Amino acid sequence: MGSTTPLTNNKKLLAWVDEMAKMCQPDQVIWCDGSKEEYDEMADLLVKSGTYVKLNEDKRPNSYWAISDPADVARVEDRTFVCTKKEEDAGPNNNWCDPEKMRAEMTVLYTGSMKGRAMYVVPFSMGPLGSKIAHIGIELTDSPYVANNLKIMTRMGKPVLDVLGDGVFIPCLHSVGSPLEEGQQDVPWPCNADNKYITHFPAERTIWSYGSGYGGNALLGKKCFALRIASSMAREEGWLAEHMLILGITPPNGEKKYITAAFPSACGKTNLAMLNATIPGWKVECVGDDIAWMKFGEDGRLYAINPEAGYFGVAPGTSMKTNPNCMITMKENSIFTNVAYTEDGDVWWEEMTDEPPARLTDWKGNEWTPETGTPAAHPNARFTAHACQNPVIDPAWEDPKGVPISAFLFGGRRASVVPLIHESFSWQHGTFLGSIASSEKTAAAAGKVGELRYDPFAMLPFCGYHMGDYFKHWLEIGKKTDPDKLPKIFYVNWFRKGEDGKFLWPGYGENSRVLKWVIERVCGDGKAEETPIGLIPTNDALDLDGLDISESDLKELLKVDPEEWKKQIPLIREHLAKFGDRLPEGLKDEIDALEKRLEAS
Ligand code: O2Y
Ligand code: MN
Repeated sequence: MGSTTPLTNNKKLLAWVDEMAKMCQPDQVIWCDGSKEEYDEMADLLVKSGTYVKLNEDKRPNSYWAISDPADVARVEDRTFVCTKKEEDAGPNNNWCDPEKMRAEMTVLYTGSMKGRAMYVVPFSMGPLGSKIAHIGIELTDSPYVANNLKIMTRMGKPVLDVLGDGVFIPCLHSVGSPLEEGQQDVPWPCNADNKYITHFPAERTIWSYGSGYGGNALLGKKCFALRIASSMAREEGWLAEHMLILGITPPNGEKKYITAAFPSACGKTNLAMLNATIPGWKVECVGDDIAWMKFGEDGRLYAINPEAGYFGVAPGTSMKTNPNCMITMKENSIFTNVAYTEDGDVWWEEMTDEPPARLTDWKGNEWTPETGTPAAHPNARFTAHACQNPVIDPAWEDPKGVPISAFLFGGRRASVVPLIHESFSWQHGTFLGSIASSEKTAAAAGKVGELRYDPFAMLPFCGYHMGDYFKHWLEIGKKTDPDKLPKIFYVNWFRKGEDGKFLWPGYGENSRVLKWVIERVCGDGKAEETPIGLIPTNDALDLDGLDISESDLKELLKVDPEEWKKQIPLIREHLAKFGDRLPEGLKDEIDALEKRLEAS
């Protein structure tokens, strides 16, 4: 499996691997070549160690079931740090620690942390190999589960080293923090549950992660690199690293457009990313489900790539009804973590089927029946699946040039106040809309149900620097090109409810009707009406053909009530005030202007 001799001559890389190996003291260093044989061997090893159970080949070919330590099931925001020299540069949106202090503290932890284990050297490209928008990382990890997942989530292995040559890479160090003494039996999910550190050093463009083997804590290309470190790189270099899905939308006239969209969690981002359009003649295809990197092309437009090659999506709630394309994507060659295991060797999670199976093994490895009273799958249970298996993958999803972006969508889950869609008046106003993205809590999340949480640009946990400076960066991006080359900016809310407490909008594939209006606006066609908060579709502008929606519900969906919005002003001001004197003037102007427009209406 892999190679114990280095697969590169890159001096910096060789020196770094050597230095980290001296510190972590693994039994061996294995360079991952990214081959299928290597993946399969690693999976076999994980089956032998008890981390994986191979699923029934007839049910789900070449797929595996893993259950984690119950204390290692999600990203740990309270253990995530951005280590800038000055505390104020990390901002109120990050936990901060002095970089020297953190390095010293973690060096103690890493010393000997890989004893009894192998250290895998995992070269990965975030983005299509060789793309000018892509960047290369190297993850050193003592978790074969992580290396195996990275093979799905990224372009990984020897071809990455060939592209890297003696170039620059982002060093990412990961240890589960669970060294093995001579002869000590390993556990299926090694971790150091009480001692997790997910740390970022933006000045050195380095990531150090310790103690967790789960998801975003351990697959360092995703949230740590592609968002936290990349957002800081993007600010320095004049591009955008965003928590956004990317869609290709083809109208009947064939003039395809690409858009991106950012939503806080529990807003149906994966469902939107893989939607089946319900309007005849319209096609929606998926470039990416989670992250977009965007750089300016020579024509002055923003071009986006999906830096990832796979999906690490939430399983519970996903079904042939809610997201058939996602279900098809994970029907083979996939890894399932913290879902339930069926009697016939397949996987199951809540809402996958109308009726639960009579007997299961739950995510804690216990026998489960519908009477058990606890979820069979952990609410944050995940599938890892190849993007190329998505039946609605966009043909240009691996285009190294990226795809030209025509619109940005922001959104959140709001039962009232916020209309189905509104368009910003300008780039600055659109930046303001991104900065006030907010969602009401659902039962699945911690906190009081219904409580309003602002999650600007859906980036609050992922911006690797002060969010006030991030807003400023967005305003600056808007000055870098002709205004007519910039994407138009919209705000959507699929979740408005009527007086009876029911959702007014059907959502899912029907969201394509809203996307149609977005594309019409981009093309200068869609009809819009000005309101104090932005431009909304006129009563007849949305294509509602074949949709059973009453006129009064439509009115309610698009309603902008100035009195309700006036009550939002102090909440918005309180939210923006958290960014103190780094809140750019442009956003202060926008909240003042909104208040004036509401007063005047
Ligand atoms: O819980 C985790 O470790 C994963 S978090 C995640 C995974 C895929 C896509 N998005 C997210 C997120 O938290 O936004
Ligand atoms: Mn995400």
